[in-house]
Amino acid sequence: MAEYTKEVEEFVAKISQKNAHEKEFIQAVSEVAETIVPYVEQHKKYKEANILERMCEPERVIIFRVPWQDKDGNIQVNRGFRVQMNSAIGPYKGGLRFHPSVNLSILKFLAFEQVFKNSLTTLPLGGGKGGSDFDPKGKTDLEVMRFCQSFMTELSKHIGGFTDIPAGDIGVGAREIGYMFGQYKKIRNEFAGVLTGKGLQYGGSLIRTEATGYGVVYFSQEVLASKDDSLEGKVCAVSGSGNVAQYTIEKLIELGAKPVTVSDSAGCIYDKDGIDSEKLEYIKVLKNEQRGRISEYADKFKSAKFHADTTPWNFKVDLAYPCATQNELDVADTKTMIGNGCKGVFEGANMPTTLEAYHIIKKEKLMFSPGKASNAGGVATSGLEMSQNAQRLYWTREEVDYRLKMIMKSIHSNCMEYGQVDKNYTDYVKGANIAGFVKVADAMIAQGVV
Ligand code: NDP
Ligand code: 2IT
Repeated sequence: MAEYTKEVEEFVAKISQKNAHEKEFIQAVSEVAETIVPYVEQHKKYKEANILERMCEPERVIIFRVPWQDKDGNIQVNRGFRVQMNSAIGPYKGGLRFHPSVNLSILKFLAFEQVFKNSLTTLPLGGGKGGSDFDPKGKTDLEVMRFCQSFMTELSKHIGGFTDIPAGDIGVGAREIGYMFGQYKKIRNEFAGVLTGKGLQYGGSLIRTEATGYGVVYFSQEVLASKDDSLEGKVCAVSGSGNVAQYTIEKLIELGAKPVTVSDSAGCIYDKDGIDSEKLEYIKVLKNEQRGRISEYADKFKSAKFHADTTPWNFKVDLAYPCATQNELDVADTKTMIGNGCKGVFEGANMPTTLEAYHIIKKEKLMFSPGKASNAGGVATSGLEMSQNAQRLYWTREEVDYRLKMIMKSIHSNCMEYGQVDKNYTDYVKGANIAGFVKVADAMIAQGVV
């Protein structure tokens, strides 16, 4: 456990007491409190306005019943959520997650992180998150459609282009966004940019699909460049095999790195020859169209082995890109990875590193970028999708990619402004937290006690 000051300890204790049993939310708040409470102590206007505690309380939480009929005619029921966390700098914005593990704690942690992340994007986006404990895995397209329609029937009462604009996250991709958009349009009789990640035929933006993964790699490129290094020839571990993992791998290949792992919740693929463009194409078809399991990769490519119940953090790599889910990189993994010579961790997922593992990484002074900085390219490009919808125009692939790159560069320099310790070391967690906090806090003060 890191050594906390009395003020940090008191703050975390208060939030923990008020949100007992919400362990992921408490974890996210603790990580922020470590750097923000001392900053607030030095800046009295934030302390007097009690900003940080106000930021820990969602502006609104909506919880609702989602009934639907499965393919055998049975009536099922799931729980739907939308956490509208903070609208100080723009309408609530953040993804929807469909996964059996979804609960209020997980969505509050994600919404809390989203507030800081969206502030870092330089765009006018508040923070929110939502989803359901529905599991799309193994369901037919028809079942997924029925669920999405029922979910949106209720959610549509609470969102809107100037209120709250959801997008995808785990278990919510192009298919689910399409079904939800269709239902929103039918209920409201309005063709609106109320969701992002839409299909290219109906208001989506080029590069949004790729944006989170590309952004993570652009961010790591900036970190390496600040140390006169590059991705060329770097051996990389990537976890997950969904949207973020796929496009992290794509950009790593393009920039001359060698990704050697990919995973899902059943285990991990290690490909000693590296994952090239052809193999990545196979992964995309397997996961996005056939909805198969990653173990099948090893049946297809002989250079690879599937390791059941194993994470990608057990192999010798230079850099790690956790792109699956929260708390997937723990203390034991971190020690193994550092022992194997890993020099940097760039988070593609939200809070994939446990707090204890992060403390080890910090002590060892590895390069480390928190998800709220390095995975912000996804929501930033959602913001660009909203701009295009408002203009009723489409930008080219080159234009969106250029803007994404510029946003990742600006997040990086913002983090350095508040987090640079010396010529050789930047604390990106501190940098991201303070840079994200200041903008939201100043807007909250300007708007009074609301
Ligand atoms: P996808 O649903 O496309 O893929 C998720 C991947 O993570 C799958 O390979 C899945 O494996 C794996 N996974 C999910 N839950 C677990 C678990 N409990 N244990 C092990 N593996 C798991 O989601 P995304 O790629 O969109 O999201 C991945 C991460 O990135 C999440 O943390 C998300 O919040 C974050 N993120 C996503 C953004 C986006 O634009 N999509 C933007 C910013 C962050 P399996 O199939 O076995 O479940
Ligand atoms: O965690 C995230 O930033 C996302 N899932 C994307 C949110 C968005 O609104 O594009």
